[in-house]
Amino acid sequence: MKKALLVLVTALALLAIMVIPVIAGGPKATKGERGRSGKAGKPNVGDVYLGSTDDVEPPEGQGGRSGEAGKSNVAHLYLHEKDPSDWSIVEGGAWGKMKYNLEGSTFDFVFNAHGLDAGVEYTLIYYPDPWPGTGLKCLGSAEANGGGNVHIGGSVDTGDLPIAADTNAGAKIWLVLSSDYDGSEMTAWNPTEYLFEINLIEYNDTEVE
Ligand SMILES: [Ca+2]
Ligand SMILES: [Ca+2]
Repeated sequence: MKKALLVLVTALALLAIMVIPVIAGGPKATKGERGRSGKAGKPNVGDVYLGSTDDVEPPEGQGGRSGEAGKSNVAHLYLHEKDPSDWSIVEGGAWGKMKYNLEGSTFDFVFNAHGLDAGVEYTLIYYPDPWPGTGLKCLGSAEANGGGNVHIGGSVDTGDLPIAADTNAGAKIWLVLSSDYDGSEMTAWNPTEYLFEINLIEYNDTEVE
């Protein structure tokens, strides 16, 4: 009798081991969590070098943004006095350099220029083609000091650059005479008095799709 009970208990125990997991639904297969794949694409870093007038894109192969660890969001753009007959850079002419962020909620920049006309007020703009630049963005204005230097810095909510209506593949950045600009578009054309970008740039406003 005792032996029969032991057999029965053992059988019940085995049954319980085999059946209970089935009743409970078995262990749920855990779905592999999908990690957020990093934004593939162009490296968010650029640098512009003197003498390469044809370059439109920042140099490739400087690393993507997939790694969170500190890729630079800072780029530099040179502006030069140019000869309007062939758009070559005027040797020894006025020039400037803009340091800016490639992406962010605002276009943050610092611009310094040299060799300009003392006492004249200049405006730094994003100029979209075609003329007269409908939709252009004023980045800031300043008067050239006695040494012909201009400093303009700012944080401007420009939206993405270039704008959709721009016929250029990238954004043109110019330093123009403030008197040739009426607050929304160009009103005169005195290119020998301006500084022109050495290549087109792109800026991603992260608040704008
Ligand atoms: Ca913005
Ligand atoms: Ca954007």
